[in-house]
Amino acid sequence: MLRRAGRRTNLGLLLLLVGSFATGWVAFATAGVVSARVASVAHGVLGLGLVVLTPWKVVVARRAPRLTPASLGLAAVVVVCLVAGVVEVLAGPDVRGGGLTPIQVHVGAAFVIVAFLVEHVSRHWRPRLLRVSDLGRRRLLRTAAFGAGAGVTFLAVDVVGRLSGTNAARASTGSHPIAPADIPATTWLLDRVPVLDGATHRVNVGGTPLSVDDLDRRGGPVSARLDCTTGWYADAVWTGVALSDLLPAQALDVARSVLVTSVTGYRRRFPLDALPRLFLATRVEGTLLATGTGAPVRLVAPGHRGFWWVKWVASVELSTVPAAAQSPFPLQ
Ligand code: HEM
Ligand code: HEM
Ligand SMILES: Nc1nc2c(c(=O)[nH]1)N[C@H]1C(S)=C(S)[C@@H](COP(=O)(O)O)O[C@H]1N2
Ligand SMILES: [Mo]
Repeated sequence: MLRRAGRRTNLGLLLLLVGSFATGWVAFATAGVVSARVASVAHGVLGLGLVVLTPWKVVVARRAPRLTPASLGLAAVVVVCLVAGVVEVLAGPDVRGGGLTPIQVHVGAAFVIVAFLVEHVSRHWRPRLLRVSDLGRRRLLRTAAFGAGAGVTFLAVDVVGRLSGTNAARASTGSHPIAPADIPATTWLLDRVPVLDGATHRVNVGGTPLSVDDLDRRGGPVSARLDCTTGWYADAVWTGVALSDLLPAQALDVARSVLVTSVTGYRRRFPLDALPRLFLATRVEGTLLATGTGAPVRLVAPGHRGFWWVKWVASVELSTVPAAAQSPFPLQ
């Protein structure tokens, strides 16, 4: 069977790599119970499909006139990416390598894969990589057998996780649980941690400066899950006020989105129908926020992944720009 190794092996690798890269970002973006599960299963099956194709690819590589350092480098980063992905699933963000979480290594490796792959595919490009005959019944059956192999590999990793007990309480996004008291100070990419004075800080809400005391007094309990893409989540009770209770109703008529901006410049834009479920929070589990986790005021956005929970809020502004007109992920 390995003698068949060749064009379809390479085509399969290409589709799996493109598919894993794309579904990884979907897994990062979603918070819904079903959508997150679908994304992480699809991502895991596509990614582990690479492992199933390895024996055939080894045949392709051994048949080549010579092995090049760039292609061996590609193989090495693919291994790093896969190992980091599986470590994330089995062990979670507490395992560090060189100060980095498994997901940081994983996504970093994925970017390097893209660069190496562009080089590899352009060097080895053959015409007619995909052929109509690939859609014939026997070929599709063989593809289905590969799919089953990838599915079994995915389940094997899942079962190992469950048996070793590390996976029991994972969220549908795949994140591992932590206690509210252990929520780490997390930045998306390169944001700084500002030290603000809660006594003098004002949050500009629709043009009105609000004191932290005022917000704290008006705050009520909000149960929400903070789920960070680095692979942890915490269920906690925050103290916050809904944005819909702070913004003047008549101003909503002309607006199309609400822009929440941090003193650092980090910002996220939300559609107006999210307003009743967005909160300016001053406390977690009854305790005032710590500097690293957004003091004195942060956004609590139940149902949104952690990167939407803008910390150190400076302003909340209504805007006529639609919420879709922003980068899907922060750039800071
Ligand atoms: C996991 C990703 C991949 C790895 C690690 C990998 C690695 C390799 C290696 C080590 C070789 C031996 C030749 C050399 O060193 O350049 C090779 C050959 C080859 N690769 Fe890949 N490859 C990957 C994906 C792909 C993809 C996606 C394509 C095309 C769409 C492709 C097309 C080819 C072709 C056509 C050859 C044969 C070259 C010959 O026999 O002269 N590879 N690959
Ligand atoms: C070509 C690139 C990629 C490959 C081959 C790959 C492969 C994998 C594999 C094999 C796993 C373990 C799956 C499991 O056992 O359930 C994994 C997990 C994961 N990957 Fe990727 N991945 C890639 C790119 C990305 C990117 C770009 C992102 C995000 C932007 C990402 C996010 C994740 C996350 C969040 C997990 C953990 C999922 C969970 O806990 O269920 N991956 N990846
Ligand atoms: N201003 C600002 N807000 C931010 C971030 C950031 O880097 N800058 N990181 C976000 C990310 S990625 C997450 S997961 C949460 C983390 O909150 P924590 O620091 O309380 O864990 O804050 C979000 N809010
Ligand atoms: Mo995050």
